[in-house]
Amino acid sequence: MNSKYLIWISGALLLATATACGGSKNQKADATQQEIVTVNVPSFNADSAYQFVKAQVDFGPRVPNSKEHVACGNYLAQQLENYGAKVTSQNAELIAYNGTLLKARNIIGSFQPENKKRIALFAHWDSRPWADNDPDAKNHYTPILGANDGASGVGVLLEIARQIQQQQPNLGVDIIFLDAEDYGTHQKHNGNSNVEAWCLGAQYWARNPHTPNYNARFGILLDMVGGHNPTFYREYYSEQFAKDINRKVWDAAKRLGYNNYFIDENGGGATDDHLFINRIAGIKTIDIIPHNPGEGWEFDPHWHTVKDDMNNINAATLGAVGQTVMEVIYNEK
Ligand code: AHN
Ligand code: ZN
Repeated sequence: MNSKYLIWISGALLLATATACGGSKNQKADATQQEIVTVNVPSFNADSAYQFVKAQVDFGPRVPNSKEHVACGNYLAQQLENYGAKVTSQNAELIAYNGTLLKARNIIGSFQPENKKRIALFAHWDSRPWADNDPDAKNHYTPILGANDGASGVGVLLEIARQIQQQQPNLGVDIIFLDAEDYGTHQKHNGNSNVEAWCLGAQYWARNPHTPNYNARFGILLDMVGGHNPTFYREYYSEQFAKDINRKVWDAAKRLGYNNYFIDENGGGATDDHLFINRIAGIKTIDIIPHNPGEGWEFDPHWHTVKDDMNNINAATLGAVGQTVMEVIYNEK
């Protein structure tokens, strides 16, 4: 770091001290751009988010049709209600690729439901029924805990819900926990495999939004946002459907000094909930999901393995993603 940069930082901090009307706790944010001084973005609590991830994982695997799934769904709805959201549950029977009838539940928490200007935040809350990507074949039919694949995004959004209760942004926010994302075709299934086998809850919501004629300015999907030092590249479909939202989010991350996580380059494509939200509901939605060029694994080193447990979760990562999303939503006018 050169001295010119140091002088500039101390100047910005001075300015922050002089003008901030309390609560500007994120020094990194204050130092990197003056805009943070004028818009008071609350501080995301990474430890709180971590506890929300753990609370879900403590139920066990959240596989549709299991009692753990039912119990965790009740917990999530209750949490959103505790934070003052208007909660809607969508119960739907969805048919999996193998014919299994899934008793699915999308859970939506709406803040300022009367506000016409809205932002939609998504994560899937179910966990995969099979560790079919596990290096050990004996685990290929074991359900996974999905600490990163599922619980991480939900944990970040529960913490954002807690923050919204304390300080409302200018726009209404819908926190949407989608079900049955991860019941897609087993790797050992011999037969057709199509993208529509995934993201069943998202497809249902996109066709039947929780309020008639629902619309949002944009959407952000969080998937596997709690690992150890992941890199988030601008995901392919997000870039196709919602380039300006990718720009907003990666710029926000840069301002906050999180450009070590948010790499401002094009990444690969992910068949994920946002694809159906874009295609079916027409709400421009991006996906924050890890991408690891040249690492030899997809999304997360423990993706769809029995090792996707709490050891796979890093509070600092949850914090970087949570603060970045809050930076975006609190700056919307
Ligand atoms: C597929 O595996 C086809 N898409 C990645 C979507 C996903 C699965 N996200 C979490 N688990
Ligand atoms: Zn998955």
